[in-house]
Amino acid sequence: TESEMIPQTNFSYFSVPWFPRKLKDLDLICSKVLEYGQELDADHPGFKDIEYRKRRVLITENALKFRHGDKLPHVEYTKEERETWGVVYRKIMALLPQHVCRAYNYVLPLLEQNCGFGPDDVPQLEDISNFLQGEVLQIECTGWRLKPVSGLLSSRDFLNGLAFRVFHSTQYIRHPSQPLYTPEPDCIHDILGHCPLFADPDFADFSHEIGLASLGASDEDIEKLSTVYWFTVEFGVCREGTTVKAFGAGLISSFGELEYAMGLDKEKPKLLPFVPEVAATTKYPITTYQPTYFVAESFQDAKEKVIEFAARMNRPFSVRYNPWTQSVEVLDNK
Ligand code: HBI
Ligand code: FE
Repeated sequence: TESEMIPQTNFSYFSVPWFPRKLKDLDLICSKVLEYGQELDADHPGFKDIEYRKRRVLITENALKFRHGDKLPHVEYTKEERETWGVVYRKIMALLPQHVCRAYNYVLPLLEQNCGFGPDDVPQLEDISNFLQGEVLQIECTGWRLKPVSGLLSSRDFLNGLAFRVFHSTQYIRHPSQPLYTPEPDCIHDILGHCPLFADPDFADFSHEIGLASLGASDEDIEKLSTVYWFTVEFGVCREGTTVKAFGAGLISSFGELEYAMGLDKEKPKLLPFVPEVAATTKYPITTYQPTYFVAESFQDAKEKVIEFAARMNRPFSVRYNPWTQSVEVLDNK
């Protein structure tokens, strides 16, 4: 990894991986896509579909050209794409009241009223981002924003974005032959799975803390933070009274696993209390249902636990986010 030296007050030097210091610096990572952006693997449902691949190139080229401050690219979705979206949208809506957390259920109608959520068309990233920025209801939301991305980023780059309250979202959609399946993040997963909770202040702050912890972290700590991210933002469940509900995007956008996670299948998962140190070192499968889920007491509680976890990380400095300048300050005393 690229490194830079950070001078320490005691005149010793630590080699620290490069990290963004301000919003604009995120423009330096958006072109470093690992896979899938335009090339599809042979087992991708759209691999042999020339039209689908051309469409992906068009959409991902817009994402590659995007720079901080630009208007987010508008995509006019085709009838076929809108149908794929609709199939998933209706399925998710049916499961929300029973299985998904209160915060998500509270936000969704606001997104329907204010930024084009609904079964008929894919919402535009620009509208969602403006809503999160608080520009739609004239009330402050959470200040999160979306940035279009052309494919998978490295864990480090992806998590670093969260430190600036930026979520990198895809804009292309899965192949119409399998509306309920995608081997990679697509706009259905990103928009329906992830975006709604960024409007919740506590979830917003929780995600922000994972991002701040990732800035300049060692490769080992990035691995741990990605695993914490996996067991919360992707597959997290939370306690609500005497019940447990889903908040992870991977659960919300995967119906089979959602019902299994809620204990409705014969095979039951193991539920453990969310402790970052434990979650961070738990091995997980990526192609089958999770054997274990971690239960957060609340987003606020999870946030405090992540802050404590970050303070114990092996990093020779700490960081502070300055909301007025939207930049991070590096503090050399931990
Ligand atoms: N890149 N575009 C994108 N979307 C993700 O959800 C994503 C990513 N890179 C890494 C990643 N997720 C996770 O594996 C975590 O490691 C952060
Ligand atoms: Fe995701």
